[in-house]
Amino acid sequence: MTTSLFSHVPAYGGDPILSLMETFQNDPRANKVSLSIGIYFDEEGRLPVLESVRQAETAGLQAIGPRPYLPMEGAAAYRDAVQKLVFGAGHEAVRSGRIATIQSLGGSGALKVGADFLKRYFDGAEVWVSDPTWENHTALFEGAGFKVHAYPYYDHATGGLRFDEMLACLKALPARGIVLLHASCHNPTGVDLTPGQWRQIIPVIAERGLIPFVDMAYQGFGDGLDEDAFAVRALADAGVQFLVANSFSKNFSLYGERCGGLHVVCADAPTADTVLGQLKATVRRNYSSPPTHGEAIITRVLTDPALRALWQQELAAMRARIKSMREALHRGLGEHFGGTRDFGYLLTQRGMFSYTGLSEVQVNALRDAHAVYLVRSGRMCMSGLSTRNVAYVAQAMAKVLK
Ligand code: KET
Repeated sequence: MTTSLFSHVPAYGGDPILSLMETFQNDPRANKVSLSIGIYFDEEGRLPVLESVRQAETAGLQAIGPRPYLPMEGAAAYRDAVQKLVFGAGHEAVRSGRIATIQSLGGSGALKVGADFLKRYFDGAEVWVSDPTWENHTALFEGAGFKVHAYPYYDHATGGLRFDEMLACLKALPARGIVLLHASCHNPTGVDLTPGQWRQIIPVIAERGLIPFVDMAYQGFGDGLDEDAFAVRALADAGVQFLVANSFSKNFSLYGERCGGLHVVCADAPTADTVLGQLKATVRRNYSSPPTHGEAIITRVLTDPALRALWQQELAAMRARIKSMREALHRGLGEHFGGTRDFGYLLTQRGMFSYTGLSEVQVNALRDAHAVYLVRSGRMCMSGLSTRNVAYVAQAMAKVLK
């Protein structure tokens, strides 16, 4: 018998989101409904291929060229287009060249490269994430060697924001504390800061010398491309130096292409050049350089006026469909409860997710008895709803809640 070299390696406990997706795929029940992973499905329950993406990809097929390695920081045209989308084309920080932008492997890759960069140059710093947050934030920053804490965020009693406590916590953080903020469409709660609340938070961040790291994975799913980038642009307006991770997985429905961007907003252009150099070094020692396929599609869509207009229309339609599903579920639950329970949070929360307040026991019951899948935290992905399944989901939720 050979003794196993790897006998001390423990079994992977699984990921609360991705492993659940695997369970869903293996579930033989015909009426199953996936409301777990943050993926946009259309009215037919299909993962859409956007027409703008189809046209850009088809155009690319007419001009198949060689595929050298991209530079470590990614394709120049892509980086330029992405920076303008995130910050606004005319923004002073863009025009003055004080943002270091790299092409990243989705939003996750941007977070990871940003975390590695921060660990190297702010070694003693610690990280604060919202309570609760996307589970992978904690794993990712801990994986980069940081101690991760939480700041108050979601109010279980009201289904809203613990804004005063959040502000008080930020006021007490040590200088150079790294604060992970969600730009919009907060994951998992769907509860966002209003522009007025951002205006209160930003001076505190500036005064305390904190380092914001803004995660923008859902630009365009809340109120619009510019509206959802409010916090990013307001931070840049205020002269704060910070990081942004953006993702195109959801708003281009290009999950598997792994496209996003990491942006480090610096005090001036020479510093941005130096920072860009260290981001390149971070990429080189991780995966060397990013892939070519997805970025070419996105660059074409963002830089061709007709394709861009089409994409914005398609994104607006996805956003509108999610809103209509929020209303439909709200109505459906209203019919079962007849005003004895308030589901108003479904209408006020924004983006793909709603925090339902369902306990883990109730989430399990929903899955086992009704084949309706939520994440164990009670997070529901609204874009898995359709006019065909929303009544069924409302009925199943009512049975579990009553
Ligand atoms: N940030 C947030 C807030 C986020 O919800 C996701 C993905 C990402 C980053 C990752 O983006 P990507 O471009 O795929 O690397 N969230 C969904 C999928 C997942 O867990 O990976 C989700 O929460 O279901």
